[in-house]
Amino acid sequence: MQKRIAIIGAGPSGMAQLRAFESAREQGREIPEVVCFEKQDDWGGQWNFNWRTGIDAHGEPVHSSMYRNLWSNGPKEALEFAEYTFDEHFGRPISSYPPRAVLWDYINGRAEKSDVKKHVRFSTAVRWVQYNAETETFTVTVEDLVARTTESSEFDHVIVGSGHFSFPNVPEFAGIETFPGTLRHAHDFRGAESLADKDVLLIGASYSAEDIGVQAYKMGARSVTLSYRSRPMGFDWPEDMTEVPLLERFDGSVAHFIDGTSKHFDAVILCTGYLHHYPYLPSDLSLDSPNNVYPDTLYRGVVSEANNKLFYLGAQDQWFTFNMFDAQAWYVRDVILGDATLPDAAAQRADIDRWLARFHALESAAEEVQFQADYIRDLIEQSDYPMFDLDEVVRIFLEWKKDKQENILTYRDAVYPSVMTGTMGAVHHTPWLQELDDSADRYLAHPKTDVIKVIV
Ligand code: FAD
Ligand code: NA0
Repeated sequence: MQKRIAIIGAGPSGMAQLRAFESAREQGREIPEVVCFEKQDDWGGQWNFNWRTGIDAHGEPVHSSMYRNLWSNGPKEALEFAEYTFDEHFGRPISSYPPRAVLWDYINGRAEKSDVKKHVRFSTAVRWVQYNAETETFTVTVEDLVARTTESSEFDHVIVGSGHFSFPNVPEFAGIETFPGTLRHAHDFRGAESLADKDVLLIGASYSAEDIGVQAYKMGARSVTLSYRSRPMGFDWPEDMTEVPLLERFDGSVAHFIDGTSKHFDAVILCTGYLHHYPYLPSDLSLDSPNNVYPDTLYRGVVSEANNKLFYLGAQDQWFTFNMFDAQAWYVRDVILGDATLPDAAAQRADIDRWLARFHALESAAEEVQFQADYIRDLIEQSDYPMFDLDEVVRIFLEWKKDKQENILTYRDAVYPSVMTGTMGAVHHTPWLQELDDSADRYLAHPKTDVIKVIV
């Protein structure tokens, strides 16, 4: 009997899995019946912007944490698909840091081309997944959010692609409940325009704090203060952007920090990260991990040790993104098709322990990037996904880090060559700091003739 596969989520990971199966079908392979459940009404996951915050039109938690003004925070050359290049999609060179809508267009383009949309049930939320030891199948219960009907069906394998940057980690601070200004987590941040002329406090010292901070600066915030717990980001911040140690307490609108300093704020954004949270999985199957590049209990970073018929895509913290999800999806496909065999439980554990030992010995971000590159190489060697020059991508990442260190406001103006095609990124018609229109139309417009309002 034909196997049945459930994919949970049609973000970049779920779309990679759909593409992986389609690629095998194109080569004449018989592939299982694949059903992808996506709770939003379109695919793209985080890249599918939603103006709503809190709950959506169906009463579901809003998934995407992206904001209107978001542009790629890493060079596009580091995430390019090895089998669907930017050149193929756009037909001409584009810059290295496209805005959200342009990257959505790219991932949508590949998926549309391979005609996999028919496998996706949109506006359908997975409610519960139950493994039945007797039948060795999973019962997957879903709700059609439009028809408001629930149904259950059996699957041989379940592939989790629901992401892990959606459920905010929200710490408590003394006095926060009486802070009179605007207060939200980065998950609910949609645009920095309202921060103009405001004193803004960001708590956290990672990508959300960094990027929302520079967005606030770009949109004319009076001051931007970034409060770190472990270590400052240490960029050469412009005037009116400062890093301070951890927040201790609020006294009305005044924040007191552990170094004894204090300041009044109009707005606070908690950039304190996200939780791995899989409310549709029983605890024995649910991944429980901090956000890191090698979550424990996943063989080759994808196969659940607890149940080898369950897989996770994109569960790692991400330097690499789209092409890492591809490498994972191609390998998972091959395990399901029987082209890749899994070792026994002891050998799986030994392999996980080897990677964990290396992970725990990492001492710098540069080593972490190399670690993730080596992890991806190991995966690609197991399947027919086209190998690409991962060491060159590492080099691009290191250049990117250097560019950010030199100037956090201009790093997005740099360009890099494609590892897949050699094509050099085109210099964008407008420096990022002066570009106030984040639309794909504006981005893809050639001429430099538009009048730009400069706010620096
Ligand atoms: P997601 O994109 O999170 O997709 C998961 C999908 O699962 C969603 O469509 C969701 O609706 C669906 N889903 C969830 N639960 C259910 C359920 N119960 N039933 C059915 N469907 C469900 N990466 C980059 O490469 N460059 C960037 O510039 C970048 N910027 C980012 C900015 C922000 C603010 C965030 C949060 C992340 C950013 N990322 C960036 C990383 C991003 O996570 C990945 O690019 C990518 O979106 C991960 O893909 P995914 O499919 O694993 O998860
Ligand atoms: P993210 O920055 O949202 O990126 C997610 C941060 O929160 C760490 O600095 C951590 O400090 C801090 N933190 C956690 N609990 C805290 C507490 N109780 N008090 C103070 N600080 C606390 O989250 P993380 O996990 O990186 O950092 C949490 C993802 O979103 C990333 O993958 C990133 O790529 C993506 N993103 C991309 C963009 C763009 O592309 C923008 C935003 C986010 P500590 O002490 O643990 O270091 C433009």
